[in-house]
Amino acid sequence: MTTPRVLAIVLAGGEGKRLMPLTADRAKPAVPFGGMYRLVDFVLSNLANGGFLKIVVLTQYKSHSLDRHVSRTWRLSAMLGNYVTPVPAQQRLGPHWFAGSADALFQNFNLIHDEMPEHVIVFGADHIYRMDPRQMVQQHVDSGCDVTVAAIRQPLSLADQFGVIETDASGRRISAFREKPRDAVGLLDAPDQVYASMGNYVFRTQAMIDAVREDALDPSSKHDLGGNIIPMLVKAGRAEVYDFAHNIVPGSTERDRGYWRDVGTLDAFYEAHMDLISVHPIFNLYNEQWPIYTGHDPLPPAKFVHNEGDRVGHALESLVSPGVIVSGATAARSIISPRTILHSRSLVEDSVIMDGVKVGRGARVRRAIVDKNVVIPDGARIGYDLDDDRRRFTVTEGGIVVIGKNAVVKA
Ligand code: ADQ
Repeated sequence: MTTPRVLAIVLAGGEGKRLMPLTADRAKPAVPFGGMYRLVDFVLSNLANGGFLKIVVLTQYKSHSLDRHVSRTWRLSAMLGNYVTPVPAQQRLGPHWFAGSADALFQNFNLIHDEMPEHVIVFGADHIYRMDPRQMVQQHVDSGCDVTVAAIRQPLSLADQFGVIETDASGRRISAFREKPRDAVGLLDAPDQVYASMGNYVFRTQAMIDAVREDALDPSSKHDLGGNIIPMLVKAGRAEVYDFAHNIVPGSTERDRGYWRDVGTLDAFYEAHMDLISVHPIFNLYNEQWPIYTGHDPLPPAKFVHNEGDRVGHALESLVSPGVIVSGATAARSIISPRTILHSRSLVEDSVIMDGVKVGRGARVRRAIVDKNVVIPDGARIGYDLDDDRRRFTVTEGGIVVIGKNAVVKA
């Protein structure tokens, strides 16, 4: 059997408005996750582990830290023509600069022509999951259809955030695809669920080029893959669904199979972090057969020092990254990212603390997301009086306090 020629394109231009203030000066795929990673590392790890090593990352909005992360971390050996290349939006001026995902493909046809792939993988960059893309590509190649769309069951109440898929009796052929419908109905076997597109597609190259080209000529189109291109191919009867429930990643277990989170909102982002820190995490960072790759400066191991009263600095049910110092302080049920320092008698609970944060002596932080380099002064209280916090920070619907990058919190 010959392996088909495949080019992978990662759509990493998302603005991530609902993740503000975390996306105030970085693209959504560059948002840090899980202490050591950035969101984009998950899709790139899935592609790399699956052996798809010709990868173009299309960036756009505030892409500086994303470009830097991808270029520094994802340097594949150029042997056999492997690469992960960030491609910033071309110098598109005026209102077209923020056109949709299909326009991003259109603008980069030259990259596709250079590679002459038989199939193109187009994956989003905003999700936390493990997926073996080989299984989806295999189904796509075997079926001979124009596009295969990965799908997962989601609650009906979230239908308006997803592309919702209906299939014919075979369960494979897509009979309808509606982008973010407000009037979706549930599945026959599960009335409270819909079949949602994961925003991951495999196209027959020529079919994609033809569809995107036709769409580019339509002035009424939003030039969006989910809104325009997929419905066009569905209408032509050439689209199939790939059921993510059938995907089995090497080294996975019953418990962590099928995990997929859209971390598009701050509350979802927070909850996905909490998924990491239980004894049996439902997203398993320890699967060595399918590692999640990332990159960091060399840092010393985390250290726990300094007796305060009868306790040395310690952490419970937490992930603690390299370069962290917990000095006579307590971290509980939290993610502590590199280079963070928790000073004496401070307490951090149920929180996500990003790189280089300083938590002052005796300060207390509860149910918070604290972005990079924030300085929390001695004795401060975060997450204890939400009315007060609301005046200074973002507070989510779920009551999580979010402090933006580089903020120096007033005492
Ligand atoms: P959304 O995520 O709302 O829904 P979109 O905003 O187009 O759709 O983002 C899709 C991906 O493309 C993201 O990874 C984003 O970063 C990226 N992107 C968007 N515009 C881009 C551009 N111009 N250049 C580069 N990258 C760009 C999509 C689908 C739904 C599906 C959900 C699943 O449209 O059908 O259900 O994803 O979360």
